[in-house]
Amino acid sequence: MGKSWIEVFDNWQSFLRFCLALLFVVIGVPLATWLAALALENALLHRSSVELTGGAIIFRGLENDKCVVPIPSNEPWTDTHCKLKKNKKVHIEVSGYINLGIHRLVKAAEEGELRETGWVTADGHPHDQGPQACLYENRTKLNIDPDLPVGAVIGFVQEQGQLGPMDYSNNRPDEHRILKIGKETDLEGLEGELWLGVNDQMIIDGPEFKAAYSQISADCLAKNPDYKFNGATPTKEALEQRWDKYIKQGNMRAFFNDNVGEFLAQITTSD
Ligand SMILES: [Ca+2]
Repeated sequence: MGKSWIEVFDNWQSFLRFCLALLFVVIGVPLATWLAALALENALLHRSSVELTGGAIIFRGLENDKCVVPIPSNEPWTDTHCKLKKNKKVHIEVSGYINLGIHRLVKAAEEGELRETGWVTADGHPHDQGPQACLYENRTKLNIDPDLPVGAVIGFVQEQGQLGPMDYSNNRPDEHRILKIGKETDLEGLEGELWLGVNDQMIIDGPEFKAAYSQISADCLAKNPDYKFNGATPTKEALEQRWDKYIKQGNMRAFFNDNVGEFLAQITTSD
């Protein structure tokens, strides 16, 4: 007669230990796997928002039809590589802050002063707020889209075989082609590749643009005592010279070059 199951083990205790181990493998491992899958599904599908906060990118989940793209503030346009379809709805959310003039930020920090530092959301700098508002207002003509606030996030859909926004003169597509995006927007009926940009000012060779830059009212200069060239309040002549220098050096993105930070855009498409 063969040995009984009990006899295979030294005693009852070792038999029980074997049974418990078997139970763990048969029930415990699948149960833990199932719970982990549930948690993962919850994280990925049910909490889908993504947020840029304090310099950290928080991913709460991803969906197949979502593009998550950083938009650097020192680039006029960023290709999101996200394709829009005519029969799909598009929801865009943009979080984060950018600074439109790091030199002002550094100056305020160096001198321990509380000054306007130019941090803005994707809605851009409000036309009517802060001492710098009149400076920005003066120069709206230079914005990629003069009708939208400086610093605001804008969009462009590049249809197949057509020009992208960077292909236009001064990186400024026709105004009617530029989309207002801001912190949140819904779009539909568009087909093509989505570009997102920051509506800052371009240096553009032309007398009307030079005038927009150099003709700042005395009132506006009085509101901006920190706005100085070589330690002095800039005169019209000094501003014109500065403008000529930008043109001579081909420094057409001078106003983008002092921007810092980036936005985070999440683009969700649905039926
Ligand atoms: Ca700037």
